[in-house]
Amino acid sequence: MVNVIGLGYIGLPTALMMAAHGVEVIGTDYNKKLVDTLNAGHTTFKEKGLDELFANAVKAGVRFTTEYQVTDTYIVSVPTPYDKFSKKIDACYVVAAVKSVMEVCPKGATVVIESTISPGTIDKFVRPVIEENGFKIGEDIHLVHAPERIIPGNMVYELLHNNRTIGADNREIGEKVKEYYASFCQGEIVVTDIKTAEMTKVVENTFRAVNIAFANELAKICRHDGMDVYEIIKICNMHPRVNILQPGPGVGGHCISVDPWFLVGDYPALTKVIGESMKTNDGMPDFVLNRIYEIMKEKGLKDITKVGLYGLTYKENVDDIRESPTLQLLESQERHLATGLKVYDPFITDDVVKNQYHDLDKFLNDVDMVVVMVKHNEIKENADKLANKVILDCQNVIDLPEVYHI
Ligand code: SAJ
Repeated sequence: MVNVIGLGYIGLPTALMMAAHGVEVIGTDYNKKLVDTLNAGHTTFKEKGLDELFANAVKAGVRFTTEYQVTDTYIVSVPTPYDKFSKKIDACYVVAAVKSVMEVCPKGATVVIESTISPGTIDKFVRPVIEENGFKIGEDIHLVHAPERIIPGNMVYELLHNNRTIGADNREIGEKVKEYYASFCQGEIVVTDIKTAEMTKVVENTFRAVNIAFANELAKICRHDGMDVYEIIKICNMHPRVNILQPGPGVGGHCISVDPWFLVGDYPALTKVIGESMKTNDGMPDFVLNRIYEIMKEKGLKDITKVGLYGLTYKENVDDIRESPTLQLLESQERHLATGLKVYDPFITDDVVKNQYHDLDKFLNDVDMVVVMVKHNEIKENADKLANKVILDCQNVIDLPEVYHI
């Protein structure tokens, strides 16, 4: 039996996937409300195919509880935030989960850390805690790191099809854990050592962060000198060895905007390109705010309360607002002692920011200028409704005669 610890964006789909493919799974989360919601038959976030997967897993017998279970395999999937000042990983949730596992686990249990961790985290934080508690690693407890690779918005498909990495101290244990993941994963599963697995995960997200920063820097150069960045990227990408990503209003989510900082925090003297890339991406919401003021001036618009931000989530067609560029932009606005921007997102039904709307038509009715922060399908399908507005399209998705870009 597998006890999945932490039923968030990664732990829940992983638990459901295993259960739906014949593994006996119990999911544990300390958040009682979340566990109650799952036990009442509801998923806790929106994701394509998740409800169907949930129904299959429930049929197959998955259970949810706040208690840690006595079993031979644990998959720890709890958040790993970073310290905003040192930029280093904060492994406190991982360590707390491992401590709780030790209170119940039988001798010889395997603890799989699925949470994203920087290279050396298991050596620095997890091994000492286990040893301090009198457990012998490799005998009483086996350690494994199995980072996930799924993208919000296409999680269910990617869980089934992406290749995976498993890092273990001991090949045999690595192969045993591989069997659990192979119950559902049709991709290739590579077994390696723990530190390599830790590093690959962070490097994958850093690769993307640096490439996005490059696109953002190109956007700034093009803005400065009146060139069309989208046309330029489109043409460059016709070269067989060039693949530039897209500029945007910033980078959000809990991976690409966070993980590369772990490397900068741990190796400050060795991460010049990565550090500058992260600063470039983090500077984009401010860049957009300046663009808003520039365009308002050009169009003779004086009232910031007549400007609306379309989109609050960190990217399109998901309901996740963590580290979102829109939130960063609103914070930046407040730091400049200004407020008043209106906001709307079809995926966010709760009130999470000031001046938030829950209806597209009402939102559009109250603004003269629309800033497209997120390319949800809704706005692409309703682009004609923007026809008489001043438009700043940060995602290059609105095909109307007069549109401003970043
Ligand atoms: N973005 C751009 N320009 C682009 C692509 C993305 O500005 O060309 C922005 C998005 O709008 C968003 C942010 O970057 O704000 C991140 O979005 P994303 O879709 O690139 O990635 P995430 O954070 O949703 O998921 C990433 C994925 N990692 C990689 O593609 C290398 C996913 O596979 C990982 O599992 C996930 O991080 C994670 O959990 O680590």
